[in-house]
Amino acid sequence: MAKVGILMGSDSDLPIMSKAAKMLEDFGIDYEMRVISAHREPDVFVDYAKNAEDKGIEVIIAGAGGAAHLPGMCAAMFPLPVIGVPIHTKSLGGVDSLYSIVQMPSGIPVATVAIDGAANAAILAAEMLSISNPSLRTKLAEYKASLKNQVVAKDANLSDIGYEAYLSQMGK
Ligand code: RP5
Repeated sequence: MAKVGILMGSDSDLPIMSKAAKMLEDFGIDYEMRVISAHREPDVFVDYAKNAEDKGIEVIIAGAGGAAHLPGMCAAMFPLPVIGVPIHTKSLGGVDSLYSIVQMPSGIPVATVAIDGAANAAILAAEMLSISNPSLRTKLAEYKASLKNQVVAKDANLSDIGYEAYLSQMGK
């Protein structure tokens, strides 16, 4: 049964929001993914937000761009955590999305990640679910250790071959 709902306001958000899906898959977390527009189909949106908890959804990750009301309206109706992903926009670079999502009124929080930060949204969702799931907590610890190991390996490589060869390896 899906524990995380990944929502997006348009299929144009999918290239970014699919990064959240991939990360949840890596952690073995069941999710469902929907395109639901709070503006273009408010009836569908309200139906989803009202019934998500009863379906077993514990966290919603909502991505939207521009006048990005989807995450905030989810938080208004869904009683469990909502994580907002501001999507980059051509006109204002995603700052419009970021401000729309992060500046919630007192009492109705949306945990907002960076512009296009869908992977981090999934990690944050996993961390929330891990509060009551020790094996998921172990997977998260292993993931964080792998990040450290990557940096350690890069540092060792830089020391071994020097910056010029390193840049060449990077194709720079
Ligand atoms: C928002 O408007 C969506 O989240 C999307 O980021 C943006 C543009 O939507 P489209 O015009 O591409 O459908 O609601």
